[in-house]
Amino acid sequence: MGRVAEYLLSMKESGQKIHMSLIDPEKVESSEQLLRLAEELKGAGTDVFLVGGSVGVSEGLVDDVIKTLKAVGLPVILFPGNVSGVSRYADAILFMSLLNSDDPYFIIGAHVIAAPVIRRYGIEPLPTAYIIVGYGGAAGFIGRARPIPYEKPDLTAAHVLAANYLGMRFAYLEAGSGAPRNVPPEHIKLSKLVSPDTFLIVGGGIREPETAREVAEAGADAVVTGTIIERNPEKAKRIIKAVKTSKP
Ligand code: 1GP
Repeated sequence: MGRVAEYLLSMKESGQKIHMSLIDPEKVESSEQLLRLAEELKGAGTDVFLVGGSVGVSEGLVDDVIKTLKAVGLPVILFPGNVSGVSRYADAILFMSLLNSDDPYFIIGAHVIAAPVIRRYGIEPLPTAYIIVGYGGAAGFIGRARPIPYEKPDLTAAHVLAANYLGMRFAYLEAGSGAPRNVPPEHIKLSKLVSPDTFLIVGGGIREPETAREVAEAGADAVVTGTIIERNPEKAKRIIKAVKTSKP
């Protein structure tokens, strides 16, 4: 097992919840501003930086963002929307198959193109099922997903279980960036019940500390926030605190 997987799985085993700060390279205004923000997020207790976005991302842009983030001293994990989201400077990559896409490109096509690059760069791959629930946002639209209805938690759990049987250790339940409604706790609880060993990452539409706590306590091992970091860093810090103090 690689270093980043070991770090994440050991935190899960010790019952610690993880907060992941998502940085979309397209939204970064300057490296000075990013560095200040990243230091603040680290001070508030975030554990990991995720870097990625659905549109407007080039390898050069991701390189610059990661070089800045690396100065902060937390693991930097790629969250790629496509092959252009791979950077040699990252510690690891969510090697994500968008399980509920109708387009094989997002299930296995991009992966075949990117795998030799990831090997050449020596980036640690984290085998991840990417599952879009409800709204979907840009990720759902670009990825040609058929989002799982909010009221069908059993379908989400079935995807997580299938991913487990395929050997994927991580699953990311995604409502979509800026989703009006986050992934409902029932989806998380049921997924956890059927596949307790899967490392569950949950994101999309989490804007309040209470919601973040509810998501973590429903069984998310890691909670992701992106939009709120861009719009209201002070609130993002309260969300981090809620995640880090939530019950296992
Ligand atoms: C999007 O899950 C992430 O891919 C984060 O979503 O921007 O709504 O926090 P938000």
